[in-house]
Amino acid sequence: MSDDQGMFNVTEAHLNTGLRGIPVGTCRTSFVTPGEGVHYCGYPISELAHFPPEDIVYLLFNKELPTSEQSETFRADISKRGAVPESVAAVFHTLPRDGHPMDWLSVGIHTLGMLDTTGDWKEDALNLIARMPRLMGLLFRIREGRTENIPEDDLSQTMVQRFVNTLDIDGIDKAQMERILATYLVLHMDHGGGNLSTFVGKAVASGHATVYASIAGAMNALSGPLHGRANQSCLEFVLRIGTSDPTEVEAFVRGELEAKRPVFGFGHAVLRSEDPRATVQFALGETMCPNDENFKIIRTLREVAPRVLSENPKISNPNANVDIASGALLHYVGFKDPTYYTTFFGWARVAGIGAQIIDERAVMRGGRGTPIYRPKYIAEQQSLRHIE
Ligand code: CMX
Repeated sequence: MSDDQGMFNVTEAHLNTGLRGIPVGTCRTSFVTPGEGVHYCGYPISELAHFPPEDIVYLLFNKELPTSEQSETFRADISKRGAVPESVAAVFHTLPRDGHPMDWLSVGIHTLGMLDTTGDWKEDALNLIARMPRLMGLLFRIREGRTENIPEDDLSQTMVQRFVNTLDIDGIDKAQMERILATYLVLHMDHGGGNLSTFVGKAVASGHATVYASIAGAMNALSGPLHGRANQSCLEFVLRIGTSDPTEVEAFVRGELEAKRPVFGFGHAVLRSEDPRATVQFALGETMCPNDENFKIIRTLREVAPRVLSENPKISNPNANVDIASGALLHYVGFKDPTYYTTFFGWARVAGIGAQIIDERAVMRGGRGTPIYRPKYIAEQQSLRHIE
């Protein structure tokens, strides 16, 4: 296509619609199709779901999966970068315990940035990714008041192990928790260029704010109930249903629709079939916790909700989305408080947003990078007037 060939005809009807569907740039890390959902650097997510998270970070940054040697070298590099300065914990101690965990996460990322920004886009993005497991662990522990005897951060462990080790929760099956978290991270790392948090992160970075400031901004965007916080709402919804009996679940779903409330965990802006990220998590749940009460509820919902939702022709996709199963699995392995779920989403997304920021800052336009964002707004109800 030539540089000046039309791609999209903008009309007045497109104004004030949140840039919906309007092409604004290119993305080198991922794309989403109606049938197979998100693809990372060309690979459908279903084929990547069980890779170690470190390998997928490598993919997003290098656009190729690592060889086993590259994988080992990359893990060693992440380990070297992982140490979190002590004063981050001191800042967490000053935050309100009832503040939302996403606000804590944003403050934590900002604090890391104030302590050790290098100013190199890639260095800072990789440093932040390497420090997220400990940051997340400290966030959970200090916000919950479990501040005594926090284990040292063993940097030789994988990212997920370091988080689980910092949490150090009694009576859980660590291997199961690690498996669910590793899959969760891989499934949530990236989702194209235009989702709100990614767009916000890249927009902030376009003004040459630091990677830390940009990603803290992205986390603030992710914290909204229409964006990342849907995964918290989704498990709260499942807990409210409280039964896996198909007749009762169907009555519940119909009641929600009559009350004009969303049926959480179903529907999608782009996908037109079940989100493969939901399919992967359902399969994991069938092997790990088929008799768990919440899992039984979502299994019933997966059958009942699409049938009921498809009675409304307006609903373009009545099928399960990524959020339906993640909460039930996180709950099963020991994360009982859904308020924290969006922080897992944020942790994962740091990789995709970080990689996209580097592409926009250092690769796009032949290495010149994308200029500072400046979409056009048209004046409305502002006729010229003067002070009398
Ligand atoms: N429950 C109730 N109503 C729904 C619905 C659902 N699960 N899915 C779609 N609809 C409604 C929409 O609200 C919209 O109604 P209006 O015309 O009155 O505005 C209509 O059906 C058409 O919607 P659509 O074109 O099919 O889908 P949208 O792009 O507008 O919305 C989404 C997509 C995800 C916001 C919507 O399906 C929804 O609210 N789902 C429930 C919440 C949820 O699970 N969110 C997590 C999304 C996960 C992800 O994005 O990956």
